[in-house]
Amino acid sequence: MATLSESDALDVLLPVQVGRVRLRNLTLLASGILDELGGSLVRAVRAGAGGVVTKSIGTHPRSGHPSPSFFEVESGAMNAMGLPNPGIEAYGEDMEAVVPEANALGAPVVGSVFAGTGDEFVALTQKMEEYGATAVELNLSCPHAKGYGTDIGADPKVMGPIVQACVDAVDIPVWAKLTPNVTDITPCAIAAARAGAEALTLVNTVKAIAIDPDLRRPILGNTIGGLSGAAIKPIGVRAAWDVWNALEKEGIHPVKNCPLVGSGGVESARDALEYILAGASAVQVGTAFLRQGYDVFGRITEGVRAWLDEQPEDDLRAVVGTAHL
Ligand code: RRO
Repeated sequence: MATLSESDALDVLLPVQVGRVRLRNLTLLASGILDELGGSLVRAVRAGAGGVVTKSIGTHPRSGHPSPSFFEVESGAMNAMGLPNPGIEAYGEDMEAVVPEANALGAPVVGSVFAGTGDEFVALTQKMEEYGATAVELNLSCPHAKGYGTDIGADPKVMGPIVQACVDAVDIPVWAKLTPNVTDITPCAIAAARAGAEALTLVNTVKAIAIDPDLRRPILGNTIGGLSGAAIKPIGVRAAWDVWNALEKEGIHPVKNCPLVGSGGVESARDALEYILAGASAVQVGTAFLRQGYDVFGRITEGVRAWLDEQPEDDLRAVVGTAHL
């Protein structure tokens, strides 16, 4: 397919609703892909992203894990970045650089935050609201940072009250990004939805190790990292499938009450459609961006729209979760 110009990409509209958040189209840039620079987030919006999620931001600046902290594998990528970020105070400037322009182009900015305690999560969430984020995504799922992410997010009894406290503290929607590194993701999904999460992002990276046979040592500086990309797409789709069923059983409608946002290995329109048909209302694109560049958002949106043109439904929302029928 020909490369889309920036103005063409902006024309590819397929608006979707994720709770109170309206996206220009079904694609969001996933957290952590374009470091912390506001300018590159704006570029993703100009290139056709329906919305963008910021790097995960914490209370204090962090330099992250020792390198190597990222490398590509045959079927995706491995990372152990270790939550590098400038800290929430300094991040205000980046938000100032991105929010007005992204919003003027019809794209929301979702502020991602991570913390080790509920109080910290609340303070970070409030700051993101102050900075003009349309929604906040709680990172309850980084697979390799002690005291953060999965250490908190794998236990529904711990993460549920954190989500609740953040929901109570702000007016903007609170999303929860969940970990696939559990036997069953559904208790966490139910806990977050009951606590008032307005959307669930499924899933963060899968815990993994790679070893260099010549060095006879793990490759990542942190030894353990997170696997992303094509290799984990079936894991993410299964998570969306299971969570759809679990929420329905609880009487929580997985489109109207607590929509799902698919994440993990979305590289093409067909990948996005797998998530949509399993129950996701929108998708996040991460590793594919690193390979395909800024065109990936327009390419996926155009492909999904072309597919939809061939279906009896004329609205993407009507298609969500229909593989379950
Ligand atoms: O920074 C990271 O190492 C990182 C994060 Br915050 C995350 O949520 N998931 C991931 O694979 N890496």
